Amino acid sequence: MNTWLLQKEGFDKKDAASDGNRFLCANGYMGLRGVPEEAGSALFPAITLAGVYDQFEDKWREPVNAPNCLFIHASFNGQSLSVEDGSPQAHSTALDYRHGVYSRKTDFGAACIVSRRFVSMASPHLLADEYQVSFRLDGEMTLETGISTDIWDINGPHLFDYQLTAGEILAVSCVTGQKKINLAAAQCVQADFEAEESLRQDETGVFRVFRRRVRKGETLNLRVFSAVYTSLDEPAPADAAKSCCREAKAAGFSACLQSHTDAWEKIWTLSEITLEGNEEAALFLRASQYHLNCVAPRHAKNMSIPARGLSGQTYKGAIFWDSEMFFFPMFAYTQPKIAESLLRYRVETLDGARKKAAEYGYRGAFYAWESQEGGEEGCTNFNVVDVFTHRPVRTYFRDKQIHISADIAYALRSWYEITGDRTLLQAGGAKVILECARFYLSRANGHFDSDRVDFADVIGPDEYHERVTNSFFTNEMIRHCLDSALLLKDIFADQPAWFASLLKELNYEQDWALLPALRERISPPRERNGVIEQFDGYFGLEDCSLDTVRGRLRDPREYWGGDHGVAGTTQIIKQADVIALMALLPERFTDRQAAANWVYYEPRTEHGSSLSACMYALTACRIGRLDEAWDLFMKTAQIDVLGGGKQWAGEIYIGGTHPASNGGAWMIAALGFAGLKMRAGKLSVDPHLPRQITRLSFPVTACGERYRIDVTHEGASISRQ
Ligand code: IFM
Repeated sequence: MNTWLLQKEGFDKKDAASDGNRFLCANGYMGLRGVPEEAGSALFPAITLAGVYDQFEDKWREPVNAPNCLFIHASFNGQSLSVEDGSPQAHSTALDYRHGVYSRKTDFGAACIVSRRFVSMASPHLLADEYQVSFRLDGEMTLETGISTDIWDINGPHLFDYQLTAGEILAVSCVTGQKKINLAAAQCVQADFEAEESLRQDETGVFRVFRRRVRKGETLNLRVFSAVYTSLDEPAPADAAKSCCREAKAAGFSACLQSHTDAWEKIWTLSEITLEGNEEAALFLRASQYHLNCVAPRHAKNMSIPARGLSGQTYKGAIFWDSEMFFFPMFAYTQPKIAESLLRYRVETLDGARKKAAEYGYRGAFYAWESQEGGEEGCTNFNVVDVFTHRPVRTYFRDKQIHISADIAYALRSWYEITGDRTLLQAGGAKVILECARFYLSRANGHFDSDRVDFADVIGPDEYHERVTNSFFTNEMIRHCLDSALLLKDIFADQPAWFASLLKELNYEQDWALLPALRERISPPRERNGVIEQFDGYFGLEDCSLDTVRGRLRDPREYWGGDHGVAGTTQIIKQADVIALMALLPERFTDRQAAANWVYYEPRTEHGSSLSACMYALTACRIGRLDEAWDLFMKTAQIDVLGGGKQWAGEIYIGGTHPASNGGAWMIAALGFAGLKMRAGKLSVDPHLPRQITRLSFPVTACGERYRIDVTHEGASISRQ
């Protein structure tokens, strides 16, 4: 088995959405969905751009898809050589995870297409395709390549005022509707054959058309170089896109591919986990690492990663807590610059979070639940559409999921623990932690004089139970946030003047004095037989099985939460909640507590979010439930190989890749199976290797030093590289 290769035989239109995700190529700047070159919008082609958002009319704001500048379509003797309408005799697709190369082979009988392509990891704006078509009969061939404006959008259109330029380099310039961001795509080709050549431009785009009589046995090769720029990158995006194409053509396809694969090799040197003992698991883990690595914003210093990566516009291309909880750990331990970029995004969107807090009448920083550029909140008040009435349902994620600010503070503190670096804290990170703590002080107002503070009307990670009081997860994360704020004084004990001036700048003296008081007063967790109640009143809800609740659904796409959802009145939860907290702050609980809670909550968890299994797996490792940990690992790691995961929340499409599971797979392997930990400047391992794995070996960077971790059933070692 080649554990670096995803392969699929055959073509089925109903798999197009899912295959577009599984075969994604991306480089952090853009994502190219894994559909064949000739795909029209019905097959969901997209080049999704990171950090470029637009709103059309009153629809949801979402990221912008660029014009399809890698469009190629051939026909032979009047037959369209297209998977969609050309009735291929055979079709196969592959994705090489090691080097991020997508390839396809489609046999139409009289002609056969073989191609490979990549989104350059070495040059963020470049995409390239090598397209070969061979013929088994004599006949007339037409080959069209160009920039198609037939774009798949969920809530579009987003691009207007198209200007098409035809010439040696084809170009499309356009502008987004809302913020008037200029966007340009360009394309040029290198053909190794002579043909009658013409240009075509109309409302579907601009194309170069090759016509030629071909002979039986002949093969034609075309190499296509494309580029995308926006005015956020360069003042003249069309010129930049054209010169990028020109330079790539001059260098040649092989040289561009070589730089791209070299860049991937470097990424694997820093991050690859070698898993021995089970080839399927090795493939799943590689797929997970590929998908998370390919959406990392290597081209930027202050960007984060959307919850569905760059696989399309799902979840509005927004940044969720997924970034801090699930993407951050792999990057912090393998490629700290990327982890830093995720956090800098939060530092630089602090004003957005302050604005949101003020909107709700609070002080401090209330980060957006679905954050877009500038920290703008993408989450609407009606975030689900009811499948029965087709009406938007009032949801409270935006207003009540207040743990988001504490999650960000948690990651900033982890950054300091893993890297030992204080400069990020000095460059705004400390300010973020303090402003998050201030938000909770102000959210607790009114209850502050009593000796117990209840955080009421919140939503924890389990989104099926809305507007609850004393969510254990939320309360403990708030406590940790207040603690982290207080810890800053110790971290900067050698720079008291700097720290005092920071408090002064934030006008924080009074709030500072209140932090310990709030920390002490937050309502303590309530327990029954060692099991912590997820929120006040949870134990009083109907205690029935997952199957019972599932059996009450009248439509498979029905939303389980909200006012009328099937889960709301029961103890069935969407995703890890109490257990998520235990996985994030393991030292705070005994093994016995962890075991009692795992055993109680796991059967009551739907795992309806791709964020769930990972947290249960981490705790399962700790309490020695290694067979369950293994199953949860496989569930987490396979998601973007097999194309699983929920596709619908009510009437909203939520498909795409799952970077949280991708990061979760790394977390289970490194933090769970190997038991990797960095505390007080000391790196340690505490292996819990399932019997299915014989060896795990991986690189780690901590406090600026590179290490290799090796774990087998015979023992473990940490060696400095
Ligand atoms: O952040 C998650 C949330 O916890 C569950 N719904 C999906 C979001 C994006 O992954």
